[in-house]
Amino acid sequence: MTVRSSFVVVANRLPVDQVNTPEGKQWRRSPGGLVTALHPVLAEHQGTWVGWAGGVGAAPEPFELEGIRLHPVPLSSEELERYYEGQSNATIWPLYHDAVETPAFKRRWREAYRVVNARFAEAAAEVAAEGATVWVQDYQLQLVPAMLRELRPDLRIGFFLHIPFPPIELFMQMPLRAEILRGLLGADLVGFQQRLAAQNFVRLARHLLGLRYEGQTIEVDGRRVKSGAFPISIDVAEMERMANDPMVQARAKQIRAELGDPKTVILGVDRLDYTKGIELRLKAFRELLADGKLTVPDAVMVQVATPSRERVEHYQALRVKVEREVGRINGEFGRVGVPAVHYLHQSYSRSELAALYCAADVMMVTPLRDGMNLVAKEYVAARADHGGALVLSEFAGAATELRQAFLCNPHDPDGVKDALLRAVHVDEGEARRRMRIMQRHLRTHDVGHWARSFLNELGVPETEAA
Ligand code: GDG
Repeated sequence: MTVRSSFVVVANRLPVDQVNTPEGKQWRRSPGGLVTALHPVLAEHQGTWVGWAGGVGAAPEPFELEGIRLHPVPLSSEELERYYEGQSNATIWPLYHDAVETPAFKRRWREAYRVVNARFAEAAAEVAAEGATVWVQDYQLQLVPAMLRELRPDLRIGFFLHIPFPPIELFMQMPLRAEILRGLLGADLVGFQQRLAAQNFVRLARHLLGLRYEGQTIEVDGRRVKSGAFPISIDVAEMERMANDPMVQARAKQIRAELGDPKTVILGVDRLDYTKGIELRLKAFRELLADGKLTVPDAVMVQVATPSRERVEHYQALRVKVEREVGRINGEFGRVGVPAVHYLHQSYSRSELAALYCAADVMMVTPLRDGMNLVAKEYVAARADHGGALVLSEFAGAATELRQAFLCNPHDPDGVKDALLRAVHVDEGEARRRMRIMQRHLRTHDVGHWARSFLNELGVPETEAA
């Protein structure tokens, strides 16, 4: 018999990975801010997380891990291709990110998106207790709130979008536009990273469906749907702890030594995604080397580009472009044993990332558009020594909060070069002052704060979220 929970999270992925151990295959909690923030709430309410466990075909039976019930939803390989790689990552993802790559629209992808969203809604309806709170996450599941309300009008439903919500003109391109909007309006509270996104949402509701709104609250079918900005954050205490760990500190020193103890280490850490502005960052670095404003080996760049969505065409093309640019820079400016760019198309452990943050004098976060960007926040939290400088795109949600970063417009190559140079040459006192202000902000605005603010607004009594 299915165990029912008073708190349910619905997300595309379950927060677990299957690992091989001497005792056979076992589930481990995967690292990530979302699960860290929600774990205490889930544990307190004997909550359930509904999501895809990875892999195709039949899903594993529901199981429990560290006090959380996990309820896997199956995906076939065709659904993985159409719902996930297609509609989610080749239609919605580029469209919501200012169409920086051209979105592709396909009928069969939309159909699969509907079918899979309905499956997630049914799974949530099955595990939610009478009057439970269900929190649906992100762009893969925008139809779920309305589908779930249809099945279970007794539930309190929240939805949070981790990526930007586009202006009306862009959203209107979407063939599934009215259905998606109605899907979201099935929630009681729709949360976004930015105030602007919430404004786009209420305006769209009026434009597309003729709905009335007052402030951030929309009236629909006699219900009131609230919307608002809830900027997500990271587990700040965990990052500070990790960065202070003597092993991580030693590793940071070692990284610098391995790089040839340069004066300036410039770092980028991103999923290999065309929204992250990796190419333009490399180009800015190349032009500064060509102008003689930076020189190798005094300055080196390390770019971690974690493999991502490798079966989606845009991502394959991006990899070729980034690797060509890295080759060009190293060809022109490197020497034997001394590359100008250390390019790493690999995944690293959390502690290795922390060591890289500690080793970097300048962190470059230059997305063309980004809901938030947690890497920027992680870097700031990792600099307990108050050293280092952050170059940050104005088009990352994080720029609203991290005002003391060296902000730049990623569409303007000269602006990026200028911000990078200012960050490289900033004097120590000024760098520390900027870092301290940003750290103070993050300490009071961590991921626990994010989860609590959202759940309070949804009407869930104060919890002990992390
Ligand atoms: C979406 C929105 C929003 C990266 N490489 C490795 C690794 N990472 C970790 C980082 C960071 C996370 O992945 C990436 O977070 P971002 O915020 O940059 O990006 P998205 O994946 O695009 O996430 C974004 C976010 O949702 C949350 O709402 O901020 O705007 O696009 O934590 O450290 N982690 C490990 N190894 C790696 O190689 N362990």
